[in-house]
Amino acid sequence: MNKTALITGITGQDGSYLSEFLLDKGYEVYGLIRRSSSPNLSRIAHISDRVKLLSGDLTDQTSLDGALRMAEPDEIYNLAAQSFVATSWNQPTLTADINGVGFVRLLEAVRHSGREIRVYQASSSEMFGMVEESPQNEDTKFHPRSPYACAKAFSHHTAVNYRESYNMFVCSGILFNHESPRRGLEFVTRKITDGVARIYHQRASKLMLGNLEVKRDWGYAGDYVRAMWLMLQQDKPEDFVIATGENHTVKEFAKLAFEQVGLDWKKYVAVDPQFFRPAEVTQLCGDASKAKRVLGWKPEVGFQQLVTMMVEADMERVARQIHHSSP
Ligand code: NAP
Ligand code: G4F
Repeated sequence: MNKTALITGITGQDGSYLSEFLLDKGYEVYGLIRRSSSPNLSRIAHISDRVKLLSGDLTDQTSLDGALRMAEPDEIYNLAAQSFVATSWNQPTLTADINGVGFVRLLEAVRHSGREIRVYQASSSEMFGMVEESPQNEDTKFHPRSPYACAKAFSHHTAVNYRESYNMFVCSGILFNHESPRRGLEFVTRKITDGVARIYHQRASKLMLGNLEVKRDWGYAGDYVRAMWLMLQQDKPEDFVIATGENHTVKEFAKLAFEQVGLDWKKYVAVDPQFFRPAEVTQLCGDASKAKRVLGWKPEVGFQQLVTMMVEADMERVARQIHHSSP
């Protein structure tokens, strides 16, 4: 019999790729969406007739209990979050409520449902923060550097605690940065590729960024959702680091992205202190050897391919917008 999955955060980058992946595997897919005054389904528009949407919010226990009753899922993927690190300093309690306590609400809904449900928690490499060693693996100590990372560390420990307290099947995927043409425009990779396309098409003249020297381990979101599913197919619940094992500076990303369209990044990129963070995570690089060994997972898309894919998608999108707006 086909399995049923419930995805929180289905309207986000990862939610859209995971939905496609699970539909291809024959799953019945339910997604939790929060109320919005305007439509917010663009990332899942192409599969809207194949997923079932339920109204709910991680800050509201009743809606989570109801969603579980409606969907009766075999697996839950908790991808919903206030996911932008910079915003977490301005909205620390909301971030803690959604990313931290929200996961407790979801686990309580699972616990009281009386059903055997496997749960995936979207943990983050941000938990490593001011890194103690490089590359980081499942045993590396956490040193969170933002309200976002503190909330994610809380929910990571909660996943472990519910496993140990109630013998529940809960996996925490410690994912390093993963990007795609569906990445939100506020994140640095997409901000750069969107900026490249707008500058190339003469819709902008400058791209203002923050710290250009920080390093991230950037992979492709389509590869990373496969790892989420693999974690829930194992005999026992465990935690896994998912990463490429390579890191690059923001400057390198920008240089490659501008080169892709024949432009010199130095002529267009300027630094604006407003994009610096109160506490920075200067470098992240993951060691995914456990995932490779136990899950048989490895990334398929490399750094250069990722940059090319994102620049090409934004170039096409901006060209289309110009075409549609011309008289
Ligand atoms: P995203 O594009 O920002 O998507 C976040 C999703 O969460 C959206 O669907 C959003 O709904 C939903 N959401 C926000 N607040 C909610 C609430 N109170 N109740 C219910 N839904 C809510 O994020 P993503 O990049 O796909 O990331 C998915 C998850 O992985 C997040 O938990 C993120 O923190 C974590 N993560 C991401 C990365 C990465 O590099 N992408 C790495 C490590 C961990 P709306 O559309 O209504 O806003
Ligand atoms: O793209 P970012 O905003 O992503 P960040 O903070 O690494 O967080 C992302 O990855 C985490 C996994 O490690 C996820 F958990 C989280 O949900 C999110 O998906 O920033 C990357 C780096 C930062 O060091 C930032 O200071 O780029 C630097 N940066 C430099 N200029 C900038 C900018 N970031 C943004 N957003 N905008 C800039 O102009």
